[in-house]
Amino acid sequence: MFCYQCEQTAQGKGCDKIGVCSKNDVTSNLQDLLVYALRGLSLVAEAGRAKGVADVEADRHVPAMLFSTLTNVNFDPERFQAWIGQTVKLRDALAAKVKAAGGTIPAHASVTFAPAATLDGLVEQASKGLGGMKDNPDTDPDIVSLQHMVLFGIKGIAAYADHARILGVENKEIYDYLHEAMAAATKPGLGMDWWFDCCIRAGQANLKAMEALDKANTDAYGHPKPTAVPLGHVKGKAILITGHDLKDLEELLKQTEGKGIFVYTHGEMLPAHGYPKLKEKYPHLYGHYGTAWQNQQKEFAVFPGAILFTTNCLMKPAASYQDNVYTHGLVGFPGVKHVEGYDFSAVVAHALKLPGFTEDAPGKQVLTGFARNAVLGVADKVIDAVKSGAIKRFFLVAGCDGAKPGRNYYTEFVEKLPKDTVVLTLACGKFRFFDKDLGDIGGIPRLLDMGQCNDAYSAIQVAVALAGAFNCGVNDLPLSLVLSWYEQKAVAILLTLVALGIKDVRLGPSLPAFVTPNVLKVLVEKLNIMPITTPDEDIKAILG
Ligand code: FSO
Ligand code: SF4
Repeated sequence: MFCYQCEQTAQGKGCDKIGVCSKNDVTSNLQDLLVYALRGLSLVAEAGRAKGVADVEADRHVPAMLFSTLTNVNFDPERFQAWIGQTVKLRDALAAKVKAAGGTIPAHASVTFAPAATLDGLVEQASKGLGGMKDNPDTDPDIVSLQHMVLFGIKGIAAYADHARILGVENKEIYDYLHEAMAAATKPGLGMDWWFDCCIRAGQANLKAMEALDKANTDAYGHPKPTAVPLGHVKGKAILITGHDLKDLEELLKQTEGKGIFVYTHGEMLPAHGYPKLKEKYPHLYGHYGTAWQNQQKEFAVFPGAILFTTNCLMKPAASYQDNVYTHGLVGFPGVKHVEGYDFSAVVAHALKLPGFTEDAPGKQVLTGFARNAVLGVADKVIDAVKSGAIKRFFLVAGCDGAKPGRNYYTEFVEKLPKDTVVLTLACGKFRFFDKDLGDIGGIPRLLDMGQCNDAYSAIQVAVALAGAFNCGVNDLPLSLVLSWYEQKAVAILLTLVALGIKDVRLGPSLPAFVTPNVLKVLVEKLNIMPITTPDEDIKAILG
């Protein structure tokens, strides 16, 4: 195996024996082989596009499958075996339609690749050089670096596009880009400029994917409103839901209504409390439990109810609580129960058998729900506060959390900011400081949780609106971006910022292993992207 797609990759270079995330050699090779099969499908889809032949199933399949290979989504070899077979079937059915329309199927081995019948056979095929970049026609390290930036970026785009599709919002332009970018890695000699441009187009496609998901979430559940969320619990049976998929939460809430079960959010599900058609409609959506994904083994072990995983950020469940865990959708782990479709009755029955919480302990509260509509609703107040000097600067301190000790930077950074600054945050990195009481400036809270990682779309909309109000560019606003990355959705968001020409982004806790010095040099020259240093030094540098 070789994998260096996430920030915790071994020695900052690559996992080549077992993943730091616990992904083993078999799963890693099968994921590579799935990506290889998808490249074949995308090559055929591209040929179809040239002849006006489209296949909605193939379009949807590519992002869903790419999502399954994201960090911490699926560790189950048998699921990958099935998906490789499904990919090849879809490819062949589409190829027949393309040929019937007079199209030409490109001559690449991924287009005729026949998967072995057994799991061992597939692993053998993968380890012999199919998939990953093992069969890459380009060997120049800088081109390989850009190709990986594209591949990991499109995995992030794929996640957002798949979430939006689940709620009925799709954008054909995203599917077309994914096919083109997936197929491109089979074509030698495209060159540095082409791949740089492909990175920019990945950023643009990700903006469209986040826009689609924003529309999907707000059409289905209303615009988030500022909402107080208890971090404690109430007496009663309990289910914990983690991940990003709001539709899964809605279905779970429907199926637990009137059953004496309280539903708690975990991790990136926290912002769900801000959506009126979830929180207001289902009062048994009670509070938020625990912190970021990397603490789950400690926190889940003492949760007295059933636990449902909807998307990524799954860690190998410890034996003490594995029986309480259910996975759904693309998530999977060998030996962990998987829910098919939207029938959560097994999860509900399991929660009713477990003790639940035996007493009320509502605890502290945090605020969420400051997405674009809520913030822009008080734009006049915000603009006045900036003009009067009451707010000196905004900081977007956002991104993923992770296990590295260096991530304390983000806690300290927020704590040390002067009182006349406002912190916007989103994604799971906020768990480093989400329960801090930073006070307010003239009624505007100093800590505004805009939502999940995909709600970077909200942050971009707010920045664009403020730039309009101040008649300046986004780079001229009193706004600094201090980001943390962990997995591939963060790569997609970074590419969006690059595509939008956002400058002076600070990135940590370490730079991606797949970025070569030459590629970094270009990013630094064009956009002054820089690594974080220490909170004191960075605050001093920003505030002068
Ligand atoms: Fe965090 Fe995990 Fe949302 Fe990522 S929960 S690390 S960027 O998957 O997706 O923010
Ligand atoms: Fe290693 Fe990250 Fe890949 Fe897991 S996802 S194998 S931790 S680089």
